[in-house]
Amino acid sequence: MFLYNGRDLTAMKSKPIGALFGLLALVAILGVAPAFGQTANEIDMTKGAGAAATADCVAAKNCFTPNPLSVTPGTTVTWKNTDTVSHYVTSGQPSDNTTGTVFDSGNLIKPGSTYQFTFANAGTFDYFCTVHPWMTAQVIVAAASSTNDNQTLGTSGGNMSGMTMLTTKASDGTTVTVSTSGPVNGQSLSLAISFTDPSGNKIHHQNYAITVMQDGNNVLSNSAGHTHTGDDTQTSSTNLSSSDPVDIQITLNGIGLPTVDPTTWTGVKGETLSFTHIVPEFGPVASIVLAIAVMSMVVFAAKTRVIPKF
Ligand SMILES: [Cu+2]
Repeated sequence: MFLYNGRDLTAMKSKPIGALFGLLALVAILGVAPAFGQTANEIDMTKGAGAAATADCVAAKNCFTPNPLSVTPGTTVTWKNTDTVSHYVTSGQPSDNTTGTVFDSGNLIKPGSTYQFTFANAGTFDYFCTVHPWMTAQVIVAAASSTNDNQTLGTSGGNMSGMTMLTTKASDGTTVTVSTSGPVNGQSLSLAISFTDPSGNKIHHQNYAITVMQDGNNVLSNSAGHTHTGDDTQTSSTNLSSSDPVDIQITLNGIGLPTVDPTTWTGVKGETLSFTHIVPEFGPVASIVLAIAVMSMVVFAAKTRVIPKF
């Protein structure tokens, strides 16, 4: 745009361009809003999920989204009906005879209404909608680490756009850090993992297991992870079929050489740390959308200042 004496010449010459930017701003805001509209530990019911077993969300495994939702024990999960028809939430699978034994909404959840349940214990909990039994999903409740700095989210480096780094501490003070630029649809997921002791030194010969889930699918599984140096890389065996967030679980299995009897390994054994919903911190698309929104507002502001002078 061209500014002269505070006047936006571009806007003056061509009002339709200003209107177009205004429209873009609106589209951009509406496009970004849903990403921030969902609160933590909320599961939304996808629009159209009740239509039929052939609804798109069934194949995508996101009639309830996010799926799976990973939380720590003691977390209250809110199911929100963001669909236009009523749904129901009950624990278990449609085929088993233990449905509703862990949790059950008790009533139909009308559009716009919510149902809440607090998960006290760790475990993997299937649930579904009794009215539309093809709507199935899971809540994964994983043991929390004993420190309060579980899942510290931050970006690494100044200009490493889209890099996400998550840190979790085990009960003995072992710090596990996972860094990734993914997940990106069509690309393999690569995770840089490091293990550090409370003094800040890399832990040599750390044995661990890792599981990565995306949209209910296992995209990476390694039960015999071992790093000689304290740094390691794990890569998904196939390319991802979506850019949806991933849930990562790393189990510490002790410190020692893989060639010796595992019972002689030291350190924490069998403690699982969760890294939930790793998404690119601020992905390229979101950045562009926001840039357009900001740009449009600048044009709008310039335009509004010009008009009264006429
Ligand atoms: Cu339903």
